Amino acid sequence: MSVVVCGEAMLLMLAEPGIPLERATTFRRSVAGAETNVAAGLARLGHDVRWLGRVGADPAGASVLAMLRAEGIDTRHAVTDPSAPTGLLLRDSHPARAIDVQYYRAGSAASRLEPEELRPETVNGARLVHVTGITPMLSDSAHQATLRLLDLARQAGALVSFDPNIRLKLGSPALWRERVAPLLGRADVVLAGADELELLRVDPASLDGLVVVKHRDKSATCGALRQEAFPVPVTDPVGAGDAFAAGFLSGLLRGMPYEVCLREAAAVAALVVQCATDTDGLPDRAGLDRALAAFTEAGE
Ligand code: KDG
Repeated sequence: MSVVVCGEAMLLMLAEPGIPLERATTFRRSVAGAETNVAAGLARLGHDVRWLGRVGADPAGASVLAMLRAEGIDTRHAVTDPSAPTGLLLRDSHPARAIDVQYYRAGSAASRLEPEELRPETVNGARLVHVTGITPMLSDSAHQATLRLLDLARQAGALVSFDPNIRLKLGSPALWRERVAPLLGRADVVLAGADELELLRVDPASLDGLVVVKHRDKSATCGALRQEAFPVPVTDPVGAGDAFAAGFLSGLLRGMPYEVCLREAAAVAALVVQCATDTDGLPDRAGLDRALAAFTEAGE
């Protein structure tokens, strides 16, 4: 097992493109969840990935697990909770307007994640454990579980990658600062938006780990290296950050120089925003190589 991710996987009901949520009549079923998006991205690029998390004993949970398994993600350690539902996310999809995201996740099975459920054997042998700020914001027990996962990763000798993934629907800026800001200092790799670092009041220079910053102009930097976003037509921007993380972490796992990691990250993100859903555009290795060659040919 090379990668372990832990987080909430939700059933995504995505409105037909361009139609505001309250007017949409046709919805497409898919999976949402920042961590599962990264898991799917890495799995498509050929990495062995395990997902840790909880779903309800309901059709949404069965559907989510089936979709993760179809990606080749190991869900053997997933917990199915008979007493809480799988989280649900309804959203619409527009290239240029604000996207309406409605969560039905309060009290979800995932929010009941407990530290004791994370056993050392689920992480042993992993080279990388990927976590986001969403999980510690789901509940107190999920926060404690996140802290335990970081301990287990450290004991197992795995690298920890962390993306704050701030969603203010999950809590106030003060709560994000209290719960999530300290976690950045425990990561070997931080992938964060410049606006997120500002909100968390974290100075990237204060972090010991590798810091990749995503900027408002869609460029990304890693130390002195800068990668511009590839100019592509955007169909649905949701999932771009997770795609970027998957591309970067894939390069890192393959021992590529940071410059290559950044370029692959930008290319995976460029492919994802051209498709609906968070995951449709995630490429396999051959697809990524074709995209990289096309971007190189276009002089980008
Ligand atoms: O990163 C994309 C996510 O926003 C989406 O898949 C759902 O995890 C999610 C969240 O909490 O917003």
